[in-house]
Amino acid sequence: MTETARGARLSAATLATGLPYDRSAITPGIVHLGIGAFCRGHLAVYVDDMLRADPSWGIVGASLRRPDTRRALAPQDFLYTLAVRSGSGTSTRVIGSVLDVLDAATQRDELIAAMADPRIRIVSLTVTEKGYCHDPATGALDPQHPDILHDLAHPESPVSAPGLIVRALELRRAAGVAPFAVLSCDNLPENGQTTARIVAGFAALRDDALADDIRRDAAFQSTMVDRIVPATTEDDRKMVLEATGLWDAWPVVAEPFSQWVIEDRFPQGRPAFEAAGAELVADVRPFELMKLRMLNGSHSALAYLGYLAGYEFVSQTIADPAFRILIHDFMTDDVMSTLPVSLGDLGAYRDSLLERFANPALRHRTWQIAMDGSQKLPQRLLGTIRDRLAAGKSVRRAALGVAGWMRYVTGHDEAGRPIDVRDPLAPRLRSIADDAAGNPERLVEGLLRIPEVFGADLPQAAAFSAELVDGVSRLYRLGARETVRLS
Ligand code: CS2
Repeated sequence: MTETARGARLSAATLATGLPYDRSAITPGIVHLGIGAFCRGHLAVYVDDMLRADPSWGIVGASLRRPDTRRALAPQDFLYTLAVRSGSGTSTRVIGSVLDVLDAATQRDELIAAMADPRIRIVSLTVTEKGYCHDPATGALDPQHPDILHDLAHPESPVSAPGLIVRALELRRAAGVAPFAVLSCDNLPENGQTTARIVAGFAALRDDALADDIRRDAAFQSTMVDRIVPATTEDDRKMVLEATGLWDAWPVVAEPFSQWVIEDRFPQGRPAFEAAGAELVADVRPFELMKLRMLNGSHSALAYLGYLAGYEFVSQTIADPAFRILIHDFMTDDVMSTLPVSLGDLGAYRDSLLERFANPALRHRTWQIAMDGSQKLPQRLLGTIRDRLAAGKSVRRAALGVAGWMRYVTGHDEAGRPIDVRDPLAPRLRSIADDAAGNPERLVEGLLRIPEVFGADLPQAAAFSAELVDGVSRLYRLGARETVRLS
């Protein structure tokens, strides 16, 4: 689109309706690592809702991998549009809580200085599963991860999230500034404790005393975050232009639903997140388990099987009655039996998820969710499988989701077209698939022997591998649609 066709661009000068607070009075209180669509559709909205009450919690965002967010948002004073979409329509609003976005690659010193600034009391993260540089099966730091090796060699110019956090905590300690709270907003189990273990593990490789101080003084909260926020597309930009009359280079499109459950341990204070609708609790684990196994587990199963069946979007996949029945039964029979009873009415939660997946206005690509499966499967599907195996129960449906992943990572769809498999382990997955040459037993056996995904126990679980071989064989023989229909 040309500049003239776009019309005026969103910025502080063109923003017609204004924000509910005086933006010039907002000061930074949070540094957010990984300022992608999810954070801008979730955490930044909660913060935006409470800035009027307390202007000391503005957000300085950072992109760890790509400069495009800064490039898109800087010319519009870091303002962006949130478009909330459902079958009944679209509503838009401008979010002003992000004061700046730093590109870590070119502004590393500025980013570290921002994290060390005493006004910053929270460093939050949405760096995706792979951004933690850990072993997904054990949740421990991977000391051989290339970014970790880099940061150990160059501790003053780190590239990884753990490296940045440790460097900033080290500078604060030297300056006598209390540590910030670390708030992981990624879909990892016990994300606060996992982050604490990884950060302290990295610090210990550098300096034992620093690691001890971090373990003693820094707070790492666990959170359960939930909102479906697909990657922004060119069509979304056009839709926002039509709806608002202003060109926005990087709007965010989200579903109406939003949930945030946070462990309430903030030694240096926190924004009144509850005023914006977040739930503050003493123990977030049951909520995390529920969300990871019910929502994300279903999402991953839908992504692999749906992609193989030729569906581009989640809403199309769940509109196929056979897929809806499979996912309904997977949640009801497989997952719900593994969750704490204290969670209450899980049937209602399941039904709300099925409705959210069906949102026809969200174009959430199966390919997007299929990304990084090696990092996602342990907490999404394998925990359910372990619990079911321990209880002597069937793992057939959950194993079909994993079989879908195994078939997907072969890199060819059912028509023989290449699949763009994005995963930190992609080359390894590909070579296992090539060696298996379409033989289900060999494919299952090869992939099960990836300890970072399946640990040491699951390759030994005969009932699980038998279901996998059966699932992969059916996927090859019948295709995904027929396999799901007959399941
Ligand atoms: C999705 C999640 O991309 C994915 O893997 O499963 O991003 C999902 O949309 C969110 O966790 C919903 O809260």
